[in-house]
Amino acid sequence: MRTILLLTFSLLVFSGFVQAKKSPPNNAPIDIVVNRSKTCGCCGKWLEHLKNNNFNVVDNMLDDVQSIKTQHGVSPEMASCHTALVGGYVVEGHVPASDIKKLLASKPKVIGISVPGMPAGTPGMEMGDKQDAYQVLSFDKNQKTHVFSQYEAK
Ligand SMILES: [Cu+2]
Repeated sequence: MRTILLLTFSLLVFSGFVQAKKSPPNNAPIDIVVNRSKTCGCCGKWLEHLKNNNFNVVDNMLDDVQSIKTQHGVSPEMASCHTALVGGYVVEGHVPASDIKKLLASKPKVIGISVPGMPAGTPGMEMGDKQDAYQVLSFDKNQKTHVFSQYEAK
């Protein structure tokens, strides 16, 4: 009798464990703070792109975005228009939402990722059907960069 009780108990614990393992998919919106200047129209479009991809955006309009870049280790080579902060990372410029999710899932040892400049066809920089080839670069505190992902010209 004791054995049966023990077995039942372990089964219950085990099934509880299995259920915990397949806990609900994490669909909670991702908090992100976007620092940008008031006059930046393409930044506003990028914010819309984030909102459409389950980000909870704090739109932080500043007169001086450059000091935020300096403070967070964004070099002039990595710089673009807006500077976003998410999950301990810096996201600079028109980075696709899918790359931000990839960054948060893979947690590389970098400061953040950037699409330097403002290539046409990136999210928020749509220009009809035109898309420049562009790369999303990761950058670290030693100014080392790596290709994080890349997109073909269209
Ligand atoms: Cu821009």
